[in-house]
Amino acid sequence: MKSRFQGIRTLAAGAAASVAMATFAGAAFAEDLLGQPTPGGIGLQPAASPLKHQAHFFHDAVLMPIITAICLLVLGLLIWVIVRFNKRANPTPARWSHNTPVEIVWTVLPVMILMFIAIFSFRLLFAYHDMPRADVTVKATGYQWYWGYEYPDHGISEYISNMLPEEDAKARGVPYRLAVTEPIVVPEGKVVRVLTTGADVIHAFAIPAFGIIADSVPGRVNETWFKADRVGTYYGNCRELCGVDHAFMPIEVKVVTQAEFDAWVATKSGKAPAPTATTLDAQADAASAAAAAPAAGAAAPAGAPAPAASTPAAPAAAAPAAPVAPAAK
Ligand SMILES: [Cu+2]
Repeated sequence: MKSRFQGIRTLAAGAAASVAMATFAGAAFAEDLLGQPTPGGIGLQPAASPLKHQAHFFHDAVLMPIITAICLLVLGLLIWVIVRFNKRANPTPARWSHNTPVEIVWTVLPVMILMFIAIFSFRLLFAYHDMPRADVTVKATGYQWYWGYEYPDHGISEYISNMLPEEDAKARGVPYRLAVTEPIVVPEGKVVRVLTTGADVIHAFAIPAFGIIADSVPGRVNETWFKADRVGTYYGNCRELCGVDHAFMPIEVKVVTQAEFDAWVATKSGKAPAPTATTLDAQADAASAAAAAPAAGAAAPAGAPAPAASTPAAPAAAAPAAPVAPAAK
């Protein structure tokens, strides 16, 4: 009997060790990409905004240890019961039932665990609602099936952002189904307030690296915020099933320096003649090329014009629904 127990124990230990090895090896090999999903990645996307940093802490330091401990405890109990109290090992079972101390423990302990989790959970929830003073406001309107972006405080009226067609994405070396024709552009280290609504059905504005998601509901405006730590490109998606092309309305946020943002705003609001938003990369390339070869003369900043939208994007239904009249009874 003893040798069989030994065998099961060895088997269980071996299985646990291989799972742990596989997990750590996976974590070590997959270097997570910033602002986009990583093929084969197993964790959350790297954080690039205060809310996401807090969410990481909540997940990694609070939830994961508790979940792991509970799983191991339950697994241990199961194995113990299977091995110690099966029919052969324990032919004459005990006849008693109910054990008041044990019942009190298994009621009170989970309540205390949940209350402990709630402390951190509510702190994070309040952080989401406690938006600092906004430096930039972006209004994101969800359409079937593209986004419209507007900067009401910067005089930028709504422009349409479609998913970049596959060949264009390949040509530019950007991820297909994440990259768009006209991204959102925001300055680094500034509080960005996102106001979102839907023009036709319910969409949802979500960017994992910033830890934000807000439903875009026709007839009402939801608010969320982020403050990007670093310059870079961050991708998100519509997160509410909104029709056949739901999977094809990605969100792209370009985080740039304040000077680049000011230049972009000047261009976009029509206060300065310059290239379009999608040529920010081209501008950067031109700038670095000019820096690398100053003798070659001034680099032309005018990049390729923005590609035509893949679908005729007519924001006809842009007007938000009229406020609902209170129902009189
Ligand atoms: Cu949608």
